[in-house]
Amino acid sequence: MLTAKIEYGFDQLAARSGGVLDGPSHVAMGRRAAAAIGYSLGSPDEGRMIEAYLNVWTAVHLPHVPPGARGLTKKEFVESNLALSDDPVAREATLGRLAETFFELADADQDGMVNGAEFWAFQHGHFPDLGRADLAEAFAHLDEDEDGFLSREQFISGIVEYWTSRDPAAPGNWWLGRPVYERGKMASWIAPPMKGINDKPVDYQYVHLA
Ligand SMILES: [Ca+2]
Ligand SMILES: [Ca+2]
Repeated sequence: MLTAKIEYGFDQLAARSGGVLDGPSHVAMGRRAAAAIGYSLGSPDEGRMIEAYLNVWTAVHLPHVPPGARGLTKKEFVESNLALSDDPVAREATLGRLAETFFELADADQDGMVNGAEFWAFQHGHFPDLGRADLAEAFAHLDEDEDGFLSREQFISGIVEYWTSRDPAAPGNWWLGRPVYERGKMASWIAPPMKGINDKPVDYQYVHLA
């Protein structure tokens, strides 16, 4: 389950960079996120955004890139995330700190909360292939107290849980929308009814084929 989440997340992250996470893909993420927030091309705000993403690349990922390689492959990315999952101290020091940085970036109006539009803009920067419906579903699950905002804690634990939690009930499993391991299952709103029509049991044969 955790590996499935990480692999799916990586596929979305690296969808526009040939399956490798590298420096240029981080510049592109910063640019997309800035555009989605509404920062204009070449503005100082856009520049700060891109710089923040480049910092993520140099501080978080670059140390794990094998010598001579241009970036991280899916296999390397999965391995480093799984290692974090089993090491709470390292998880706090790296992913926890990264999530703090991301919160600052996502909270564009700096009111200390991330609203739906801010969430969409931030996520779109990372995962351009995810649709608005996916991200709206993600937001609804992450906002457990349903006040319409992600608090700093909700936002940060969402990131950390998505990439490292093995708990099937963790809200953060929904960071990218319906968890990939749940897709293909029947959606809850079309789950089989407890009772059939006219209180007949569900397996009651309404139609007999000759
Ligand atoms: Ca905000
Ligand atoms: Ca909330």
